[in-house]
Amino acid sequence: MITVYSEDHKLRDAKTELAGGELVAPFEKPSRMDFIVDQVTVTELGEIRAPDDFGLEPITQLHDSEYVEFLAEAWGLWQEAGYQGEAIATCWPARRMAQRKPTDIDGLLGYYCLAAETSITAGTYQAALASANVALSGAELLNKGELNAFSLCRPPGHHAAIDMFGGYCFFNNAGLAAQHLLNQGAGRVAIFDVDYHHGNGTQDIFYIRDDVLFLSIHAHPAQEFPHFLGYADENGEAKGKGFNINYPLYRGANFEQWLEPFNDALNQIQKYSPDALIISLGVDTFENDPISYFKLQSEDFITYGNYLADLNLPTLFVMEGGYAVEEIGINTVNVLKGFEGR
Ligand code: OKP
Ligand code: ZN
Repeated sequence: MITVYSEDHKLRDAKTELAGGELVAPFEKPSRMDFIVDQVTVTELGEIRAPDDFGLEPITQLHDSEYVEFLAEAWGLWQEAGYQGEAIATCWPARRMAQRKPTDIDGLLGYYCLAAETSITAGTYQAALASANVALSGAELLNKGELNAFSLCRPPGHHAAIDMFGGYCFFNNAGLAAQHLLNQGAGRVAIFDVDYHHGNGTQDIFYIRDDVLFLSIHAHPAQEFPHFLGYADENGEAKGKGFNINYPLYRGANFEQWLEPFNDALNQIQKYSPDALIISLGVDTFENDPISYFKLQSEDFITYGNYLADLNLPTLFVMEGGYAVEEIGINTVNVLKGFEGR
């Protein structure tokens, strides 16, 4: 399996994450990639190659163009305001307030942000662009006839909505990959999100569409981030009715409990009969993940990777979360090894 990877992810190197009322060192940090690249190498998964540059067009096809402009300008505006720290949203258009776009940076941050843990920093926009290109390049490999590929994206993408960043995400990498496959002739694409957190951004982008089936197994929003989306009764709207499937599980779920919705999801994907499958691959379902509460063990990732291969579909793995850095490489590559039947 070919891995697509860009060193430009290192430009995303925030010093602060707002967590537990403190500014802490971010969980989503550059060294995550070192452990994954290392395992891709020692297991001889396959070639690692750099992405191509797809420009802004695929990004503005899914994201609001003023949102993309905001991300490009945010750090500059923050600095012009004379602030010393990293750019963090502190005020939102909450219930019964005007949903109008302000002009000052503090207002803009609240307007385009869905969660304050994620600060914007000097290289964030550039890293997010590189991550998008990694996803798009992986999709292009499938277009060119590869049966599978691994887009080693960082920053992750599945929380990034049409016009909102947060949850460590800026552009929706998996969504961009899906749209690229559709643009190049696929009729239907399924995105299966196995990250511990609900892929609210991916759901948002495809909620009224029937050409992308979105399925997500995640911690119940009543207990977990992103808190305000991911309930089982969110099934899609208009043409998209029936093409959004959420499987919320309560905190503490073990592999056996996780496999129940997983198997249902495989059946739903089979029924949909897509031309390609995209896996939003978060390994924060791991028992020792520092911010998550499912109980998958390292060998479980091999097992479910193997089950995914049973679908017999062109498959693109897109990296999302996973914060137990010492084990992130093993757990991630275990899925890919299991998929390859080794
Ligand atoms: C991104 B991805 C923990 C708060 C968690 C943000 C989580 C973002 C997860 N105390 N806040 O889905 O792995
Ligand atoms: Zn996650």
